[in-house]
Amino acid sequence: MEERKWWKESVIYQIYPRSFADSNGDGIGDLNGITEHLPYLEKLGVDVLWLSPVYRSPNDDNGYDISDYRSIMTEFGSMEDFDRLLAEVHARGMKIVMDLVVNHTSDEHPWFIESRKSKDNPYRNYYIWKDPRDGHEPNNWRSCFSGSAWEYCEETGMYYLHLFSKKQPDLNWENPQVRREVYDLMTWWCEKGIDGFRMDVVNLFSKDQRFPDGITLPGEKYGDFSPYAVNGPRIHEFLQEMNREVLSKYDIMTVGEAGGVTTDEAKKYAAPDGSELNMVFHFEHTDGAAADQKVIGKWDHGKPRMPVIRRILNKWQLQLEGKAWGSLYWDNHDQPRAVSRFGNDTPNWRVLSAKMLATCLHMQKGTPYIYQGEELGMTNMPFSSLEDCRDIESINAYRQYVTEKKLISGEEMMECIRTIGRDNARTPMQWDSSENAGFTTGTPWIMVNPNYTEINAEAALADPDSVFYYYQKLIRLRHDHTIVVYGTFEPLLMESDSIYAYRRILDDHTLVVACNWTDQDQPCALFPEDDADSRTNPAKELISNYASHKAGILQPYEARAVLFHISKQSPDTWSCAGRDIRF
Ligand code: TEU
Ligand code: CA
Repeated sequence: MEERKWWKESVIYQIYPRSFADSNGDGIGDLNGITEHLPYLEKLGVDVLWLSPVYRSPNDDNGYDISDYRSIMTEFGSMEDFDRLLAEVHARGMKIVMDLVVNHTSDEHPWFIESRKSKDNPYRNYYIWKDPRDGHEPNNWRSCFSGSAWEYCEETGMYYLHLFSKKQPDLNWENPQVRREVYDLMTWWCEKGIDGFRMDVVNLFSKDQRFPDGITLPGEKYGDFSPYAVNGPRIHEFLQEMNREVLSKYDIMTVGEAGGVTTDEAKKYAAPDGSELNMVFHFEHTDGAAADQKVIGKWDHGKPRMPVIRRILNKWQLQLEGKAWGSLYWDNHDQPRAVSRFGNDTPNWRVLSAKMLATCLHMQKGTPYIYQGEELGMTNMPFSSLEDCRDIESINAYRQYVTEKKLISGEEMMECIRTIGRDNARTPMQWDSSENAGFTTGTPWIMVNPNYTEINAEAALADPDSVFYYYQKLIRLRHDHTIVVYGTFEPLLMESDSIYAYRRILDDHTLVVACNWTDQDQPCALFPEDDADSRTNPAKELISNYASHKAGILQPYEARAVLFHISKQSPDTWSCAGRDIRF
């Protein structure tokens, strides 16, 4: 069994502070709102809270554009509020992980305000400035938020790079002074006693210094920067330096957001020697797994098929085994709601499929992440018009594909936004059935999902069969059963197009997990008939979303996790209480 670590045995809960709880009635979530709801999180049983950015920001990208790394965003409260939150979290035996956004800053950060003033300003090389090429942008790179990744500055007649919005200028990581500034601010937060960092777009810091043009799609003006900025030439050098300068000096956890990362690259980012990070988020099952990627980039809204998801997640389970630690998630602040995307959010199946998805993920190997509201089975939002949306990615995409290029109609784009837009995850947390779901006594910054009257924490806490208590039990199983954390992973029923099954193995136990991803009964022979005499029944069911089972069948969206005491008879035959079992 590999080396035990607290961040391997923890369950992480991601909070998007803007939408979690508003304590002062201004319609915007804040730090005191989080503090007020710590008892709820303690009851759920999570170990670590990952806060999306809470630093000073003009909120062009809701805090992922930082103007002062050592101050709290005005709307979220004061540094005293943060210190109180941190103390309260630690008093409850939980930890806080901050969101570190250092691929770029806000254009309102003092470094950039100085940098843009003149070519010989001391801060000029904190950012990436290039001369025009033939009177236009220095190359054809496309921003993640539509349009060019370059913005022209009159003051010096040059362009600066921004892989995201033009108010998010990329820092120049080639500059050792920039890296020193980053390590100093990280140390400042570690000295305050935080417990780790989620690192925003951690694999974009290093760019190919030739800045070559990217490949363009048919009819597209701008090209793809990823071959020249994703997993760039010096990224591991930079992260190993960060590790030596900061990370290695504290007992903290680190998870890198690494869109486009492969399993081979992940083995470097999350190498067991601890030379870089503890784990990374990959995006193969979210950004890349839609049925067919249409010409409008990410905005495909094909329903991902289970065999595609299974192939991806199993690949990561098997290829990281013993080589690197992994992360497990369905949801975050950039993704649509899991039960709507991967499950079935219609009234008959929402609860069952939410529990099924939770079982499928939480019994796998790696550190699981729960996104706020996922534990309630919160769903996507029926946005009716662009005016309902707040996310710069959606608003820019609408302008690009509908208004400017007329590639699709406004209603087709709204359907894309309703299906895969980031605002789906950013509607207010639904606390109770009072006005605005108890999120605020003011006007919420973004509309509340109208289904809050049925789907809310108060109702969940009053219902022993709620998704909340199911997540609470899954978390407890991870805390109580070493096999859930450290057992090896082995795929099962790989030919099934309806059941995602696997098993975990540790010493003389195996944990068999099977999840029906459909709304129909499906044959499944993995579990012994439930014979009445528990003394002979070799199996112990740890969790299921059904109170009773049908022999040889998994019922619609049924999930089961069953622990067997086993002895190995031959490579593929195990016995249980005298019965041979072939998996
Ligand atoms: O996201 C990185 C990123 O690429 C996002 O654009 C995301 O992958 C995409 O929207 C999914 O379709 C990080 C943060 O998580 C995101 O909130 C920020 O907008 C972005 O970086 C810039 O900081
Ligand atoms: Ca507030």
